[in-house]
Amino acid sequence: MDALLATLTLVALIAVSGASSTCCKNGWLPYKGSCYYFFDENLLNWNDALTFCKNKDAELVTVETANENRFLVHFAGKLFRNTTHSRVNTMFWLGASDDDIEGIWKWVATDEELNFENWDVSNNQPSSIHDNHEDCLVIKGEYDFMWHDVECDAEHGFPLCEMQGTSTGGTNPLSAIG
Ligand SMILES: [Ca+2]
Ligand SMILES: [Ca+2]
Repeated sequence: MDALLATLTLVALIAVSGASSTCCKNGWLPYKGSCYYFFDENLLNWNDALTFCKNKDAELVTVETANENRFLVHFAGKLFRNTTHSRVNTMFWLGASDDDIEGIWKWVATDEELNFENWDVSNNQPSSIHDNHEDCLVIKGEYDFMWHDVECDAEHGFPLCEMQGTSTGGTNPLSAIG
C-alpha cells in the first residue's frame, strides 16, 4: 500500500510539475503547445514541402503570433551557423499561400486568413512579381528571415513542419498506473 501511495504521489507530482510543458517526438522542438521540425537536408518546392510535413503527421507551419515567429526565426538562424548551407541561401517554407485568390493569403492547415504577418515591407514584400505567380510564403535567411512571397514551384526551400504537442499536465495520473 505504501508503495502504491508513493507511486501515485510521484505520478501526480510529475503531472503537476509538467502542467505547462509540451512533449514532442524525438527531433522536434517544443514551443507553447506545438512541436516544430526544421528539415535541412533536401531543398523542396512548396507542394513537396507540404507533402513532406503531412507524411510526418504534421502541417507546414502556421504562424499565429509574433512570439511564435520570433521562436522560428531564432532557430532557423541557429541551424545554419555551423552547416554547409549559408544563411544567405537558406529559405524555409511556411504553410500559407494566395494561390486561390491573388492577395488573399491563407494558412493551408486551417484555411484561415493571416492574423499575424511579418512581411519584409522594406523590400516591397509581398511583391507578387512574375505575373502574380509568387503565391507561396517563405522566411529568407538573406533578409533576416522576414516573410517573402516566392513562386511555389521554386525548389529551394526547406520544409518547416508543425504539429500539436502532447501536454504532460493533461493526463490523468491514475491512467499511468497499469
Ligand atoms: Ca502555429
Ligand atoms: Ca516576392
